[in-house]
Amino acid sequence: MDAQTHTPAPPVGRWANSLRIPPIESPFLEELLAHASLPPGWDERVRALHRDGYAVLDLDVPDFDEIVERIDDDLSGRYGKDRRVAEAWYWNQDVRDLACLPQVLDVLRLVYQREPIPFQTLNFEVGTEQPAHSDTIHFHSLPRHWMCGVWIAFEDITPDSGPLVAYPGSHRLPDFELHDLGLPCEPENYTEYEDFLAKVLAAGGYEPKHLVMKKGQAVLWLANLIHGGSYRVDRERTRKSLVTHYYFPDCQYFFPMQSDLAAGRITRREVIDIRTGRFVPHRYDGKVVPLGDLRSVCTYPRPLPKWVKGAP
Ligand SMILES: O=C(O)CCC(=O)C(=O)O
Repeated sequence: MDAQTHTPAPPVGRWANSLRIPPIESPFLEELLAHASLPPGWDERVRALHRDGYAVLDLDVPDFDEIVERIDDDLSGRYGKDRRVAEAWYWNQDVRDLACLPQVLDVLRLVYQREPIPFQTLNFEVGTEQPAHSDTIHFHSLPRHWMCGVWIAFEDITPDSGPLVAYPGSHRLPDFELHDLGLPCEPENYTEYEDFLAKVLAAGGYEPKHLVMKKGQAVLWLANLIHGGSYRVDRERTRKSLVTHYYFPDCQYFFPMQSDLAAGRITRREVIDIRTGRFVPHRYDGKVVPLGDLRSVCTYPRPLPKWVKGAP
């Protein structure tokens, strides 16, 4: 670089906090940690989450057995052919409470430094055997990566029940979209995306980590961590669990599988904060961005619960 025109970079500390990259993914994590006063032991846990892209949490919910029993009773007749129930928070207060657990929200606040927005839940009855994927193909944000998942084990997970599988470090791969594969951005091309990701993982030598968790433990994963459900060796065994996906404020939220940003096509997502029951506005640089015509928006299933406010 020409010494005459070189402008020295500002000291990182002056702008690291204003980056639009989640602090947990910041290239300046060490500097952020040096200025943060985290509870004892948390520096190491934050570093591990930054490095691996996921972390197991002990939730210590005192009445967890009773909560799970009540959820079981409610959902037992509702699991469909795919053995899952989407958005049980619409009617089930226990699911809603678990999506909004203060101990989870505290961790998310700490590592994202923004208020978490629980916006989607899925209850699983058995292992999903879902091929490896990144949630950035389903739920993405602008700026990028203001999204994460928290998956809670409702029973002791056994190795033969198809445990969740994570690929440590894979969150640092690029955010692959259908366009990167030379495919039209349409959901029918999703299986090609799955095939592609399997090849990416093999080529990069990423090792699967099977998360054989205890009842009441949770795993938090960052937006682009590649994960899925492993093979169910014992076809009779359940693997009951709940995953909640979280966004953070001051973003635009969209459905990448049906968006092609370079072509000016964005399929926005409706976002409801499960905690408040309010719709969350999309924002760019602090300004509200209208959702536009709802026919081209990825919406929640209707009818919405009566207590949800501000439907567009
Ligand atoms: O529970 C599983 O097996 C997979 C869950 C998952 O991939 C997700 O919620 O994004």
